[in-house]
Amino acid sequence: MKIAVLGGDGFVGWPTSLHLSDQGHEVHILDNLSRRWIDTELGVQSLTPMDSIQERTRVWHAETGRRIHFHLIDLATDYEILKGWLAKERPDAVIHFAEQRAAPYSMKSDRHKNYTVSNNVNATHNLLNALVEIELDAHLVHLGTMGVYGYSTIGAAIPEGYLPVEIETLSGDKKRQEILYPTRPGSIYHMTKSLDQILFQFYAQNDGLRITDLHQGIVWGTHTEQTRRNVQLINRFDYDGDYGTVLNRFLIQAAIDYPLTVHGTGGQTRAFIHIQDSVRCVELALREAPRRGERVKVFNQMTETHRVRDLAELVAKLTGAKIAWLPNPRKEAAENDLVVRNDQFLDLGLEPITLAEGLLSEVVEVAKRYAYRVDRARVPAVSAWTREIGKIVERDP
Ligand code: USQ
Repeated sequence: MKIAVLGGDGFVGWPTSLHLSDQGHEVHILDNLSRRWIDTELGVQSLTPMDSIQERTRVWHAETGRRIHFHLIDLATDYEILKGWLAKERPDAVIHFAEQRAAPYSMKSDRHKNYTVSNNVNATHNLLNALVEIELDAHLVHLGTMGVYGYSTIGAAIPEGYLPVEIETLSGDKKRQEILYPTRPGSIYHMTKSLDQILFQFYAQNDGLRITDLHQGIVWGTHTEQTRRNVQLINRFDYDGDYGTVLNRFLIQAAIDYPLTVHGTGGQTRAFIHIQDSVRCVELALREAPRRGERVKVFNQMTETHRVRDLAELVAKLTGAKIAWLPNPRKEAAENDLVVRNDQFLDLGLEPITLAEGLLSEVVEVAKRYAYRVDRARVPAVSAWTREIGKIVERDP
């Protein structure tokens, strides 16, 4: 297949591009390199030294003989260029990772809120609009998030996108219907992914676009089979308080002897997936395109759930790290349970990688190797969800 990977320079986009190229697909990365610009804005860098995207693709070609093509395009602002590229290249599938993906970054200030909304919503809408306009029947696979569901305390299992409901009709009959699972986003970032769902629903129903939405949990790990092949193919690895995600942060903190930063009681339960499974799921979903006229297909892309404090205790036991119990900069339930259905990927043959000690230690080893690149001052999460909370996080870590 000819596949366009939008956002193919990012944490999941890059290893996905390598994985698909390795399987013989013709891969085109479209990216505005915004993550690199945001690193500059925040004054942080990936723990792992990343080469330019051009250099990465050159090394991939030298290593494998396969080409990954790179196109510098901003989906949110370069509508005509995007449309022209799609019209000329007519890919069979489009994978859409090209959104600002950090909840804390999206909550930093009014400017960051505006940026996240206009970037994410315009990127998605421009893409859908262009596909219709040029009559391109490509399968669109979007990286969504588990966070659209919110973290309710009801304790019912979260289905894959749709909730069966029984409604009483005007004549008093009971009718069963499936509706999009009601969203309850916990950040501006998660809110944009909730808005994406409505855009997808409309374009599938109105124009027959074939769309798959992957509701992904928190990704951990760094290497995949392909990024291991050459040090210059290494994946980016965020540790800072905005872009670092919880388990990877704990592993890096353990490696640099920094107390593990648990927010609140650590009773937050979240869904997780290893980066290797993440790229495999995208590949599996690509093969399962919905038919024209079918509703949006939703997969829960996660393999296990864990409570934040259990993860901290696991990492502490493995490495001897200390735990710091910090005031929570976010507005979220202190404790929640979470049960998630992921039958569709299991039925397609996914064999989940779980929190094996070996893989956790591998991340600690990578972090130790590059520990000299860490700025300890950038480890604490300082982006506050409300002004009130902002007052209590002004503290020493
Ligand atoms: N947390 C800590 N300590 C830390 C960092 C986070 O206790 O040092 C807590 C947070 O308060 C939160 C939980 O860990 O309760 C998860 O935080 P996170 O930063 O790992 O994950 P989140 O902000 O939800 O976002 C990440 C990705 C996002 C993706 C999402 C999947 O950045 O792109 O969509 O995970 S999910 O969480 O399932 O919605």
